[in-house]
Amino acid sequence: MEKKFRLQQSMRWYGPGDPVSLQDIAQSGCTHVVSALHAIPVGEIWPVEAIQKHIDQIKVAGLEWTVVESLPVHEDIKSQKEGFNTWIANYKKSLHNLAQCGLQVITYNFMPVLDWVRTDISYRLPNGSEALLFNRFDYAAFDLFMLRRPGAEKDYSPEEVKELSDYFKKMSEERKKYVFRNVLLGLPGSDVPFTPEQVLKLLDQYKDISRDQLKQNLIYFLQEIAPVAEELGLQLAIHPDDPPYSVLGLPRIMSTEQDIQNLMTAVPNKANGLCFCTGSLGARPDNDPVNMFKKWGSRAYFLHLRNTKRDENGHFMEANHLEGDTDMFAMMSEIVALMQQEQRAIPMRPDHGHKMLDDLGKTTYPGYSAIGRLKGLAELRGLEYAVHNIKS
Ligand code: DNO
Repeated sequence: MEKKFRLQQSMRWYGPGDPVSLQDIAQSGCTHVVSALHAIPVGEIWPVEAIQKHIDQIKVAGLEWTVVESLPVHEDIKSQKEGFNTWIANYKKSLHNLAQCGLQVITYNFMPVLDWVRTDISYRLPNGSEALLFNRFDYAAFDLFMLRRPGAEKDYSPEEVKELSDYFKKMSEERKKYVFRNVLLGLPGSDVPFTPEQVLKLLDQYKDISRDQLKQNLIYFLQEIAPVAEELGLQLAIHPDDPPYSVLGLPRIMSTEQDIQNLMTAVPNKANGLCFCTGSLGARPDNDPVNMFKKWGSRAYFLHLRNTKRDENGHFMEANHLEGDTDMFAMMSEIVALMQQEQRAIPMRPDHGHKMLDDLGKTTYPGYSAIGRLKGLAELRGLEYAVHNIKS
């Protein structure tokens, strides 16, 4: 009988400090964890011993680590600040060490300064659970009136600035503080938010960098590392921008199908691939993740499956995994078909989940509570099972 290729079901583990332990993750029924060495400062080489230690810890729980998320890219590589080639050399060394230890997929992103951004990390749903949300008005009010980014007004029309100023005045002090902290959360795996001074200083590093320039810098970086990855048998997986458009006036370059197309054309190496995140891509109305996957699925080396629901103001909320704007059934059908066609199992994680039940009182990384993700994984697993059986 022909072998069926199934998703490699994974959960993210932030390391020994993660309130969701490896034992908890093992109980979700997944076989793999996606992880990183968060204690190593961005840009430093990941030593073999540290990687091996992490692998061994994961093994004890009966799980496997094949996908790195993320091997972060130093800001100086993104902005090509003097001396950046040293950081690229470090990156290559880390790739060597990871390959030597048997890791297979390397996730990264090229979002300047901030990784993903949300204004709300505990948006209360009618059933009492909590979701992540991006409210464009709160975010713009942060940009204009809390961070007071120099030149921010130029990114909004005069009418918008007026409306946003009224909006800001009506925000309670408590709400302002809440939004302020959430937007500055920035880095995955850290619970220390950026300070406004740090962000303004980092933004300054990008003041002369256009979208085109940033694209060139990404291409340069990939032309350097993709051949190395290829030789080492590693797959690189770039995470799309989240949200998939410019924030804080920063250029963002992995937001649309055209961006993917440009990158794949500029760096055709097979090692140059995608972390296909339906949640990030789907937050933009002119993106159709199912069609994008039809076109670029062959380069999807890692999947983040989650859903978002947009509204007419451009705000979006993280919906239940099978609801929201992306048709998850259509998505899963494409994924299952591709896996059989290419005879490979693609690693997948449910990405975020709602905070619910016993997790409500606990402190967890936003989006990464145990039960909500477990629910997402269970639903996606059921969906995959069903799709496989419809096909046979
Ligand atoms: C958010 C995540 C991102 C992702 C990085 C990949 O929860 O999807 O932080 O891990 O952007 O580099």
